[in-house]
Amino acid sequence: MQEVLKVAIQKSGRLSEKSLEIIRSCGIDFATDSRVLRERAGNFPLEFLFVRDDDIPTYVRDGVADIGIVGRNEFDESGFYLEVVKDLKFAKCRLSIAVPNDFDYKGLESLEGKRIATSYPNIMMKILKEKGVNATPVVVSGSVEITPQVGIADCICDIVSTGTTLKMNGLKEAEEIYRSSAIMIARPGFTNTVSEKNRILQRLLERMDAVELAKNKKYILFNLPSEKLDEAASIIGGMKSPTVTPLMDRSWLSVQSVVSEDRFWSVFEDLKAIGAEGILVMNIEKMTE
Ligand code: PRT
Ligand code: ZN
Repeated sequence: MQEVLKVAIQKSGRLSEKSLEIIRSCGIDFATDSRVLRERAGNFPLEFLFVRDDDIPTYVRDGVADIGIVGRNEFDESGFYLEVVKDLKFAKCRLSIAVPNDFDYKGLESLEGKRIATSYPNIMMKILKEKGVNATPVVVSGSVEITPQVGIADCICDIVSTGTTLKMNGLKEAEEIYRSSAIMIARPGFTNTVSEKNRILQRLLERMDAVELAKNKKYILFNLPSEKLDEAASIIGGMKSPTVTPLMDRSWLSVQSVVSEDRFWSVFEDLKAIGAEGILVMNIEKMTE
């Protein structure tokens, strides 16, 4: 039987869509029926397990899944010893202490002896302990923001992204204590094993790298008076060997190169200024170095 790499993905929530989008961008086909819990990719030896994000570290630890995509916060809160294979850099958020608007916050020492509601007691207590603060965690699994209003906590420690939820609940962000983004996890040492499953993972990672590398790059193609080639090369910069093709009219060349998105407009304007014409710009889907 052919080996498959089993990947645990959040069934429905903030991580689901982007996790699948990343895998799809690697050219891996699958049906997206939100009712199924298991799904086999069509053209790559990958099987998806759609689960709650809280369960992903456990599934990976126990070998139910080989890899998982989960928020770093969930992973750290689990306390499990697992390998972080890759930071996927989406679902970025922070874990912050937030206090009622009338709370006179002067620094972490203001939390001494306070009751802090959170769904992340392990992460929070570890950080407060390191800072020498003694506080009491009040563990809740949701609606953390209302706990000060209902009197079961003095302040909260919760995930913040835009800050809107805090404001809506009469709270202010007092201190960021931790940052998170989505990560790929595996059992410790998995990426060093000589196994078919690891070979599949390495193929997947290679494809992810190629997509990532292409993401902020543009492919640029233009016509240029032949004598301007050196100038164009220095404008574009960093290119080993631009592809240069002669045109019918020998006083002109066609030049192709790759430019990073952040420099694109200045390169575009400078090329125009030296007489480049017919500048064509294209998105790059995948790329290797
Ligand atoms: O059902 P399941 O257990 O799978 O999902 P879940 O409800 O536990 O998780 P989900 O989908 O809400 O979040 C999954 C992961 O996304 C989290 O573990 C974080 O790593 C990440 N993430 C990114 C966030 C946020 N941004 C976020 N804003 N997780 C939660 N929030 C919540 C936060 O708890 C608060 O209630 O959004 C509110 C704050 O948002 P702002 O924009 O108002 O500040
Ligand atoms: Zn969850």
